[in-house]
Amino acid sequence: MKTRAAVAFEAGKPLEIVELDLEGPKAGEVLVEIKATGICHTDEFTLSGADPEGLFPSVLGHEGAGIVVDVGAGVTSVKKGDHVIPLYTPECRECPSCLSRKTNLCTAIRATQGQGLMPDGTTRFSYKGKPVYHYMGCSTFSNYTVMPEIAVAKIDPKAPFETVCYVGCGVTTGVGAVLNTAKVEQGATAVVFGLGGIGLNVIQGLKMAGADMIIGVDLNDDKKEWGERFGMTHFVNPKQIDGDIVAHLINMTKRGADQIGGADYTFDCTGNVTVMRQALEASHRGWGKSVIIGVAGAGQEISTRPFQLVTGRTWMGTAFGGARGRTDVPKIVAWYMDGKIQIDPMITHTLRLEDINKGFDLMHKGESIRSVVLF
Ligand code: NAD
Ligand code: AHE
Ligand code: ZN
Repeated sequence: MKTRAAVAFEAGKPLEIVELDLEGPKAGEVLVEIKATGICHTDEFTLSGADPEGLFPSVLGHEGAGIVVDVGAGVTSVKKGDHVIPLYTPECRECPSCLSRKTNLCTAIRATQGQGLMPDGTTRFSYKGKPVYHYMGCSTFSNYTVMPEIAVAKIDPKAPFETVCYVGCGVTTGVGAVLNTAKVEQGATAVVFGLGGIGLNVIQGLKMAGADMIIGVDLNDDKKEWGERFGMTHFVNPKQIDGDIVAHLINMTKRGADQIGGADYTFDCTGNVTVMRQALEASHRGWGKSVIIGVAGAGQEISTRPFQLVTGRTWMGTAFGGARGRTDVPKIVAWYMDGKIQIDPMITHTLRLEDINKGFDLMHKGESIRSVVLF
């Protein structure tokens, strides 16, 4: 069949809207009609050429929602007509990682997914007879895409595609980082670095967990109002303070008889390795946990004095908020449908596929939280 898609032909170039050839689902696969897709900073990271795993030409996009329109042989967990969210972190429930119960990082198809291929080692997309790569196993910037059955989460058919697509990455990553990875408790203090599409969801997760002091840090003053809408209690723009941001945050979080400052939990949602260090060092001596969510550019490394860890801080990271997609994504959609979490206000722009590059421009200018493309 043919499918309209925004194709990344080359790093650093705008996406091009073309008609691709798409092969139907093979055994264990499903064909999904994508109805809506968000644009995440990670799509921008890959398009920029900074992702060591980035492949071209490819169909980017990993934050979608749609309908199963065909199934391959042996598919049992979903059927035609089911509403689904594609999962870049699948959940096979059979691999050693899934069975360990210690991680959400299912390994069933990770090797081929990283090569831009389906589990059988081939691609379903092609253009003028030449293969086009899949991306993060999802390729939601195409009106139709093929997914392994283990990489789709069946969701409430009443949930609107244009908002719940965001659960496919940003919402789950932010809220999950708080609830699944950091396991934040009531009354905690927290600092969130980077108040974009991920950071605001970390704030919303912190509010749900009952955190008391939620400090947001961003270079863009417009983000103050955004953070406050979701429960941020204090805002710091590192450009507007005198001196070092870490010392400033430690001072803000001083409490108890010994007046030792530092937050119980800190989160990097910027992808900047200097910020990651600041986040670790702004966490509390003895028990602070610092969670890396941001994706850093190719070849970048993090560093700190080992003494920071010797004195009880924990540096950790999270992918897809530690969520097990087929199990947790339907629950997060239900939280949204029940009004327990907000999504609508964060979707600042809706675009047609033809205008998808505007979504990247808005992100670069810091004018959007999430842009969503509707098919
Ligand atoms: P975004 O562009 O919407 O937001 C980034 C925010 O960080 C912006 O508000 C920006 O002003 C702020 N910022 C940039 N540099 C800063 C600095 N030095 N100090 C303070 N604030 C700064 O991006 P997003 O979609 O929210 O994604 C954030 C990061 O999370 C990206 O690196 C993305 O690739 C990554 N990500 C990771 C996962 C995961 O599973 N680990 C999932 C989704 C996104
Ligand atoms: N390919 C990049 C790493 C990118 C990365 O860390 N991806 C996250 C999801 S970001 C979603 O917006 C992830 O889930 N990683 C786990 C995995 O198995 O890829 C690189 O730097 O090589
Ligand atoms: Zn993402």
